[in-house]
Amino acid sequence: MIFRQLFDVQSSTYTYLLGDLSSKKAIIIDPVFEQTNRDSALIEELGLTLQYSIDTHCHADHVTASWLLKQRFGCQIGSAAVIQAENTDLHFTQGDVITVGDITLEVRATPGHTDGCLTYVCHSAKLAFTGDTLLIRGCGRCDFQQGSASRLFASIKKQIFTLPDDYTLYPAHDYSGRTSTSVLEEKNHNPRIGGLASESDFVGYMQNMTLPHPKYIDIALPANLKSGKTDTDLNLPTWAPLTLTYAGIYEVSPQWVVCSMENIQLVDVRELDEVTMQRVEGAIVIPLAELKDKYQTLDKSTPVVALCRSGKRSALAVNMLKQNGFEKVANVKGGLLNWEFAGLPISH
Ligand SMILES: N[C@@H](CCC(=O)N[C@@H](CS)C(=O)NCC(=O)O)C(=O)O
Ligand SMILES: [Fe+2]
Repeated sequence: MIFRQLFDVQSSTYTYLLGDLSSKKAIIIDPVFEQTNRDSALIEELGLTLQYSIDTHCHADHVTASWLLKQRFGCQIGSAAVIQAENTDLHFTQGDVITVGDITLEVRATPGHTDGCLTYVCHSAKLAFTGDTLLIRGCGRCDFQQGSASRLFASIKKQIFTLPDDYTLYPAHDYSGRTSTSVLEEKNHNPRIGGLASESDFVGYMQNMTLPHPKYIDIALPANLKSGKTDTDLNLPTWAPLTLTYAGIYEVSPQWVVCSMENIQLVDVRELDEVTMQRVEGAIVIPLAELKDKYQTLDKSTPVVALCRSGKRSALAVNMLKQNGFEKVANVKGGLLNWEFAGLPISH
């Protein structure tokens, strides 16, 4: 199974992408609105077909990307039936099974942090996605969204601590960079519910926590009740038909470059001896090593498109130019190799 744990620094959220190797079908859990372009790039680069975008609960601290992902990939959106979110295709309840190729996830209702919290269990891989029901050495707060410490206690004890001890647990957040835990670890070491903690110990702890309200709660809750449908989109810049790679580089096709030479600065960053062998008419030649001293000769208001043999050195050039204040800058996808493959003009 393809398994990727992705992180959103702003909200300390973990998003999980699971893909079935044979059918290439995929599911994403707890995607973050602002990370849609990154996650879409990864889905495309891995050649996956996104079948479902699901949430563990109605998040208070970030907006889900489910609706945007549905617009891009035509996937179905799922969340707990209790939430009654708009724009949802699948309304999960206890015991439902989600199937994605060979991957199956069992739905367990684990209310307490909110009344609509779910834990998704993948028995074949011995792991579970606990959302905010159980965090690493912590758990979700219970002071809003119909939260209840006693319900959370029951959910963790009956639905998570009953899983085999060696199941790995993946939470929706960690605020200090820890990535996973296990049932046994949390049973033994969770400072709120581990060891011999009773329900009243746990409830007493939870009721006396003083946490500030999540900063984006007033934006996140209404948006998440619509499965992340908002008026804002995360469109890529429009100066070119750009694609964004998971490496974070904007790319354009060589075909587009050939048709746009009048309106762009095409910068060939190969070495001079390479350029002598093969060159593109109209390209400005600045070898990569000289770019840091010569980028001032380029016009910041006109788009810059970087080119090299295979698209690797030019990707570094794109980053260097971005760092030096160039806003409209992109890489030629696949470089001259791709250019030649497409049968576009090259002078020898
Ligand atoms: N500082 C964060 C707080 C986030 C927060 O309250 N997170 C919830 C989950 S949605 C929680 O239960 N946190 C547990 C904790 O901080 O211990 C923000 O403003 O967004
Ligand atoms: Fe939460």
